[in-house]
Amino acid sequence: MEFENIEYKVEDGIAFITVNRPTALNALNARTLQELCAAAWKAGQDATAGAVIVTGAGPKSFVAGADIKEMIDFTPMQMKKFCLDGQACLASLEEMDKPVVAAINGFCLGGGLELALSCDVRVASDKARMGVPEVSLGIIPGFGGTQRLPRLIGPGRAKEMVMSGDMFDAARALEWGLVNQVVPPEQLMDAAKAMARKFMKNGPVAVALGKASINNGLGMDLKRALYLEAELEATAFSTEDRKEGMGAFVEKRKPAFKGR
Ligand code: CO8
Repeated sequence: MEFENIEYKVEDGIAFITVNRPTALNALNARTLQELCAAAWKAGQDATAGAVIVTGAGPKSFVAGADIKEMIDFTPMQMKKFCLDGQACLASLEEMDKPVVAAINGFCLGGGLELALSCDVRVASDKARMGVPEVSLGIIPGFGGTQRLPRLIGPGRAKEMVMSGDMFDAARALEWGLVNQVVPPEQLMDAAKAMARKFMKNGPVAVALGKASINNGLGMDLKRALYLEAELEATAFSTEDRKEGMGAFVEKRKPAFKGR
């Protein structure tokens, strides 16, 4: 697929997916959502990329939400389809077997925050502004916000965000556990890359299995989730990387993981 509103590149083993719609503060219209989906698929398949960074172009905005000017004419059923398409797109980032880091450079609102929530971790500029302002438009978050937010920050805080529509600064987002790290804007990409590299230095299969255990276990009762963890541990134990990692420890050297 030809990208108009998404930039895709791989540098130093990291795939960068950049939403780039400067006329709308990188808001997600249907075309951009489709491209985002295609870029996520591409990054997932890309053998040269060990991690993904999702960000927004320009200094002002990560993603300012879904495109209100496009949505305004949707029928309820078109809205439902847009929701389901958006949810599927973000789920493909969430479920990718590579680490996905959101680098939040500015406005991160509505569908933009929902995009960030589907990433594994979030690094934010201290100028970032985050919120789910949908209720101020007479709608609710539809790309997973009412579900992923309470799982990340708890129902009380999620309700305050969803029901007030308030915009929070980066300090509050950090305090609430909405983001993992806050840095000055000029350090944002370096911090996001450092976060990605922290994951990439480990066995990629183990990192993917750890991610899958958390993602899948969250929807289960503790007993089943613990059993899932044991099963995934057995899978990790069957890999060449496990032999390499444990062998390297015993031999006091750095492991050379191969991802198998
Ligand atoms: N959609 C479309 N255009 C947008 C959006 C958006 N979400 N956000 C900004 N723009 C446009 C503006 O209309 C403006 O365009 P123009 O110059 O043609 O008038 C341009 O971007 C620049 O924006 P502003 O002039 O408003 O810039 P400011 O710095 O004054 O304000 C704000 C920045 C505060 C971010 C402001 O633009 C704003 O409030 N934007 C809307 C934020 C918002 O409400 N986001 C949530 C949208 S709803 C949503 O995301 C639901 C997702 C899931 C549901 C899906 C269901 C199908």
